[in-house]
Amino acid sequence: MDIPNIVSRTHCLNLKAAGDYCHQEKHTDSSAPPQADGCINHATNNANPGLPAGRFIRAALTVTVRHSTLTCGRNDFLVLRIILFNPRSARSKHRIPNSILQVGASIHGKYEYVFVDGNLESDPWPVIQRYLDEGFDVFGCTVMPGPQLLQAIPYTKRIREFYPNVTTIWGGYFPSNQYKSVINSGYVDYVINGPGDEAFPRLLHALEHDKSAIPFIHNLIFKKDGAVIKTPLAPLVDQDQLPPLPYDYLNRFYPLKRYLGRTFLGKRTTAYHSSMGCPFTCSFCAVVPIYNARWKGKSAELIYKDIKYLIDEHGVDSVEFHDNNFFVSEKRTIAFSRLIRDEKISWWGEGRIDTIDKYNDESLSLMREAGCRMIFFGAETSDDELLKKMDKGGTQTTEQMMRFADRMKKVGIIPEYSFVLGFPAETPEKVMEQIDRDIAYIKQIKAINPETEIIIYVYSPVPTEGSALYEQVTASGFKFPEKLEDWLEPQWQNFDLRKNPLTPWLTPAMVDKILGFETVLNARYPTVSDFRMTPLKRKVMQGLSELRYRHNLFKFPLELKILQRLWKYRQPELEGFLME
Ligand code: B12
Ligand code: SF4
Repeated sequence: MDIPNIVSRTHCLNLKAAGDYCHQEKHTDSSAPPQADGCINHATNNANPGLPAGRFIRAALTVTVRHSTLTCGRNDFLVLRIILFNPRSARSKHRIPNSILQVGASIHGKYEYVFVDGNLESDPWPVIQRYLDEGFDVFGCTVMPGPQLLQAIPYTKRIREFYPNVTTIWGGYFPSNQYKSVINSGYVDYVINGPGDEAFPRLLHALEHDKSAIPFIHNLIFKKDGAVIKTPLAPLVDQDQLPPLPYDYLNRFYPLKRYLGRTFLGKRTTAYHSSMGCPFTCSFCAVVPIYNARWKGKSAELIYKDIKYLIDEHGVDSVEFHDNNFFVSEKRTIAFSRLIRDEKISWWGEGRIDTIDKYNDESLSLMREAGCRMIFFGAETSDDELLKKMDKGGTQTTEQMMRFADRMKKVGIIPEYSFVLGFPAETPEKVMEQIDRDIAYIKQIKAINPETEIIIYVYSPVPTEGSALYEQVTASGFKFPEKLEDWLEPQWQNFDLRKNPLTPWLTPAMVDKILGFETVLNARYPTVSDFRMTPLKRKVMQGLSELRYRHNLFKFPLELKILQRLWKYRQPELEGFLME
């Protein structure tokens, strides 16, 4: 693995004395002898004579350079050093942080950077603080809605307070969609809106060399003279031309094996992301405003190459594909299935019912043979009119969803259907009627294919601006928080998890019914992904919930809740599939 090549810093090599190297700020201890974890001023680089010791030291990741604004004899320049932070997203058994991994790829070999994974640090703040004290000057943070905000917000705020010269950059779905509250917070300088593969290195380059170029960088949101500036979105890049993912480099910070655990798919499951965007425009989906119906995928060959590396070097035997829509191209799916078939791995991905229903039977059989165990689908609702309103692409129908569950049963791939209950309607009675219809429909699906996994969300209004649904939602009084810190309030955290949202038209009785049904359903049909559920535990849960399920008795299912808590039943939609 190459050590990142920090070109600009080699410039100062011509200077002879340490004191010449940095005379803008006083070195912490200029009399100290060269140290293995030392300062570029005082150590020599044994690995690469002729290069500053920092390069060697950085490889050991114990850089203790005090300042990064260097003034050398000829000209002043900044050498940016970057912290890439993945805030904690789950309590245990964590996925490889693909967002910061891919962002790291975009600057690998160009800038010095470090990974900090909040999932694998019991307390990431001291780690970040150490880097900041060592002179790192850019804090890049990836943010999803929900639990990640619990670290992202206070840490970034603290950085602004105690390290005011550090540039703070957020990327990911949360800041791209909620950019107003993020940028107006005063402590996030830039938001990368959508893919960061080109925008991020360009921004760093501009910060370093020419700030006036910043407004010309695509996919960027920032504040200038009090106004929020949103630059245009760049076309999606050819995913095969992206730089390779720096797995080995990440491995130095956090051994990859810590990300590979037992799931229902296999003993060493990894997560992989093979495409950006989605070609559809569902009106509730957070992907749409960012990607505008665009999708680009890596080729089957490249996916295979990466997975093969993980199999050979890290013993991976199963993969969760975290793409928004892995199955857009039948040709790509089939080519990948052919390549991976002999590796005998199991895999899971997210797709659309109407897309995969167009695949022919041979394709589906080949996918199964190649290890495709389960596919996640947005089934959404039992109402065809609502499906149309959601702009699901126009071809998904409730009749098709039933038929498709049966088709999947025959081919042996488990369909995972996600439903959103509690859509807005003209009257509260109509909202409740729709909830009842959805419950009845889900039970019908279960009768056709009992293996179908059901995921239930309570409606959280994240519709695309300008859509009919958006108008309806805002007209009914819904408003996102204006202050970034408000997202830390328990009600907004729950909103993000789509479990008890602040949806104005949903009465407590409606939310209770949805959540009660979910508890009973999870007990009657415990998810296959929670492999800790032994056959005995499953039997007990099923027995206890049978009556409630059959007679729609969803009120106060306390006995089931207690059991689920006792046995730590893991809902895959909240923290991902169980991993040990
Ligand atoms: C893996 C994942 C999870 C994992 C978290 C894994 C982890 N990181 O530790 C788990 C399962 C825990 C999870 C949970 C949730 N998730 Co989630 N998750 C994803 C998923 C499937 C993949 C994320 C990923 O790795 N992407 C791969 C990278 C390469 O893509 P990327 O993140 O977009 O990164 C690019 C750019 O965004 C940008 N970028 C991103 N970060 C940064 C940072 C910097 C500094 C820069 C410069 C650029 C940059 O550059 C990157 C490269 O181009 C996404 C969907 C998706 N396909 O992205 C949903 C997604 C992000 N999750 C989502 C949601 C809503 C949640 C939940 C809040 C709710 C839920 N029930 O699903 C929960 C709870 C959150 C929690 N517990 O923290 C939504 C967000 C929607 C929104 N409204 O904003 C998404 C988009 C799924 C969806 N379509 O609804 N999630
Ligand atoms: S198909 Fe899925 S990812 Fe694509 S727009 Fe619809 S909900 Fe979003």
